[in-house]
Amino acid sequence: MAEVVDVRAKVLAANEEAAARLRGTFRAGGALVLNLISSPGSGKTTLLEATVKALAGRLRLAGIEGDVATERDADRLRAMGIPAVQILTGGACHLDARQVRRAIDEAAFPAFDVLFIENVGNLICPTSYDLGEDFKVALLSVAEGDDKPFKYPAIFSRAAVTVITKADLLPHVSFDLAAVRGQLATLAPSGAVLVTSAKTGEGIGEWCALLEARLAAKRKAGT
Ligand SMILES: Nc1nc2c(ncn2[C@@H]2O[C@H](COP(=O)(O)OP(=O)(O)OP(=O)(O)O)[C@@H](O)[C@H]2O)c(=O)[nH]1
Ligand SMILES: [Mg+2]
Repeated sequence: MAEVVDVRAKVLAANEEAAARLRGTFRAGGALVLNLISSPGSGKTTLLEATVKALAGRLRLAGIEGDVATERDADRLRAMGIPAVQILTGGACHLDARQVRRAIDEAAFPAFDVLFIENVGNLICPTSYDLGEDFKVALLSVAEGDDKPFKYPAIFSRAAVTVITKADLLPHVSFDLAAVRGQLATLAPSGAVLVTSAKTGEGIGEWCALLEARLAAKRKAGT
């Protein structure tokens, strides 16, 4: 058991080093980098599609998509007109910093203002792996249940922003938004919470404004 813990600690330490180097690369480029984490199907790619549409002509965007299999999500972003690269983990339940480094080197993206890294759909594994991002974004769709922040506290406490998705479905599901806000206030008191629907456009303007504000703050701070 002690050996397993030791191996895991070494893997995470190696990842931290690779993530620190990536963060330096992103800082030099003046780009904002987000690591999107949620359960499969909670609406990560759909939120990105809505974001590309809303920010067209305002910010230069790029995407890295993590999945166990298929190029589908990278194809969806390319179809929206932004450069995107797919990382196939072949079974692993999260991305790591070395995979992101390889993808960045191979993709040779044109200059970008915001890079979205969509992690493998999973609420647990991606949480421990720093990808050199400025902050993590957790998504929670209203169809998943309102008990999830307290059941998966690691991701919801580490995410600087939580995006509640599929708000258009609220009339059809049992989801106590106030209860979720209460859990998030306990887990991440300084975190931002946005309520969105990619279908109706609710909250998308607020989400885009948050991206623009965080990018401006990063550039102003020079970090
Ligand atoms: N009603 C409704 N459906 C949505 C919304 N956003 C996404 N969906 C649907 O939810 C399903 C999954 O959306 P995706 O964006 O592919 O989810 P994902 O989180 O990227 O999934 P993985 O990459 O597999 O983890 C699709 O059928 C979307 O059309 C929304 O705001 N409202
Ligand atoms: Mg996706």
